[in-house]
Amino acid sequence: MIEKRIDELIKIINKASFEYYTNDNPSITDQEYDDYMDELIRLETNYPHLVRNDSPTLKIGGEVIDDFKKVTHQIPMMSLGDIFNYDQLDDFDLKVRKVVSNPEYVCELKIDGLSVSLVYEKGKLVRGATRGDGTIGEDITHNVKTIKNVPKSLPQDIDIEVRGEIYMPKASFNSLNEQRKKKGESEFANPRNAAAGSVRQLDSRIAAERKLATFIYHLPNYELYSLSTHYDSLKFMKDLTFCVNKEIKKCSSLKEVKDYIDYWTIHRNDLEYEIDGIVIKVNNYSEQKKLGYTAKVPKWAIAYKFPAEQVLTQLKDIEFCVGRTGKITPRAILNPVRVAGSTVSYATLHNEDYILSKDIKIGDIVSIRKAGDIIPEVVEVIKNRRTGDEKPFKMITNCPICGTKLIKKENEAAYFCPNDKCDARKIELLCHFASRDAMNIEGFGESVVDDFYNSGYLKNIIDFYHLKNYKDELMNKEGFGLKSINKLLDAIEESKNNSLEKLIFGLGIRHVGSKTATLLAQQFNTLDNLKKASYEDLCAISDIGTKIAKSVVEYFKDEDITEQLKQVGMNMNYLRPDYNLNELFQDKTFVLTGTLENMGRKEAQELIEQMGGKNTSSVSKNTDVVIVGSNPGSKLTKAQNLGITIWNEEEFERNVSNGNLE
Ligand code: 0OW
Repeated sequence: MIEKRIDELIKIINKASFEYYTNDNPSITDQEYDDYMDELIRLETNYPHLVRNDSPTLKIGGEVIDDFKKVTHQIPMMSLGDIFNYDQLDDFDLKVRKVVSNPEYVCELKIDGLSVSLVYEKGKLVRGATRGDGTIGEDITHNVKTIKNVPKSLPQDIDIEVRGEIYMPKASFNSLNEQRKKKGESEFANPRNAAAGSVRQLDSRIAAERKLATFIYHLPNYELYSLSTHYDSLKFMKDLTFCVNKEIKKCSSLKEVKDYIDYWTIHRNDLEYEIDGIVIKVNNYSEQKKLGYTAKVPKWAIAYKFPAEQVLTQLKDIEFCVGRTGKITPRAILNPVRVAGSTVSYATLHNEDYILSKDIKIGDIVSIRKAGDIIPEVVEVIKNRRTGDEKPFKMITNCPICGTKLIKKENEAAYFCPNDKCDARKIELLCHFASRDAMNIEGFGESVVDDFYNSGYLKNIIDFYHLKNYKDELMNKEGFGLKSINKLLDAIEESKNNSLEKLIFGLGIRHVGSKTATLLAQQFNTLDNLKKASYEDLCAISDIGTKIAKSVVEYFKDEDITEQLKQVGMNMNYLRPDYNLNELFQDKTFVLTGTLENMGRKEAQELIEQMGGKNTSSVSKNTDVVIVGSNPGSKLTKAQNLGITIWNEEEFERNVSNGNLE
């Protein structure tokens, strides 16, 4: 009978967990464990009244999901601008002081983990999500529940979202890598990768064992709790039993900030967790609002990154990579060496000029620098270590993949493979199309794309959407099975729902990066409109220069892939996330003219600033919006002549209230 079977399963699973985690020699295979767990979850789902409160499905999170749901952050999860020295810190402070007279800063250790959003309803944890691309992240609630210092419920029944960093303490990282080494598994390069790998586990029993932790450092919706400074929010969240880092400090001068940075530059190795810098934030919220945001980062915060560590190793050889645009990048093959928390075997040599200017020879002892997760770089040759056996560098003249003679564009340092049929270029383009900031098709890294390309299933972008017709063949490919192929095909289907900017970026139009792609999507709203846009239409958009305009027009002249993509059901529209409403104001310039009925000029100007806009007194081609009250002056005429957006008072108030929806 059911109850007896549930007891039996719990006994089997508990015994297996004990053996798996404590004695590290499981008596059953992972697959058997999964099958028992699946059966128990099925029984508990069908007979919820029979769920025991000590069931393994609850204790260790127990939830085994088969894929990650996407979640949209109502308020985007911003990244941080980086600075690397005190001159840049002075610049940051100057820019802040242009808007705010005497800012108080809050200094925080920059935890080297991955960002997480935690949502609570009536004081209960209901969702944990990764940052993703800032707007769309992944639901990792099942794993977040297993993190010991994430409260499952709060001392107050409130609705709240908090944000912070999930990290793996150094001790947990070292013991995890030891375990993996013993089992012959690959080791994680650093605690950040280990933390990211852990929260992306589909089976939370694995995440539970990774001893992850969090520090909470941001309250997105502070207005709801009538808090006026960031430091008050940190205290508020601490009182809600969130784990707030105890080293956070208020600094009333830049000197105090520098002293804080100096101290932790020296003492960071004493910490039980890795940090890669210091975060400096303006403390007062109304001052933060005045400073506003750029498209990706706040202007009221900055990340000071510790200087990159440099190490020496030998340059064994130089190989050449062919990018999706055909660009040839020389890459140094190194004697593997640990630097900045990971093992480095390759480093970029940028281009031929760089190699010649540094007089780099094969066999040289070189110094390597790795700043954050930027690609490692060869900094210089240690000339006094030369033995005379070093071989001079010689630039290749033909593409290493297709053999075509390389070309060099005038006043460009790089060489290019001009053959747009070159396998390497086509593989790179397919990898780019599937990459996270483009179409974000999970599972299509370089090796899978390479494999599918060379076996003929994936020759160009449209082939992604025909792969499902070869499901049976793919399932039987070496290294694949039903589950993994289904995952890939589901990810491809899911990518059809992306907003237009991801498709534009994924197409790999020369000079069109993700920011430009977003701008084009916002301006044209549909791909058809973009295709129809003339060179002049494109140049008329601020931040779109002639180079990009020419490249876009040329791209659509001879490509037909978008028609085929439309036929397979690809979304071709810009899906304006609702936080964009706030973009009606952010970084926009406003002029007021005439008398407003419902508020004074000063109040209106303050409102504009609170929404992230700027006020100016005269109308020019840089004016974005003219707000018109009764008895407007010549400014209205000038705005009409310049084709500038005009709002009357009612439109202004409506846009302000919409902007507050965030
Ligand atoms: N890693 C950190 C950290 C921090 C956010 C909130 C608004 C903009 C940035 O310790 N202490 N404070 C913030 O503040 N962000 C941090 O990490 C950021 C998040 C995304 C990229 C960085 O990891």
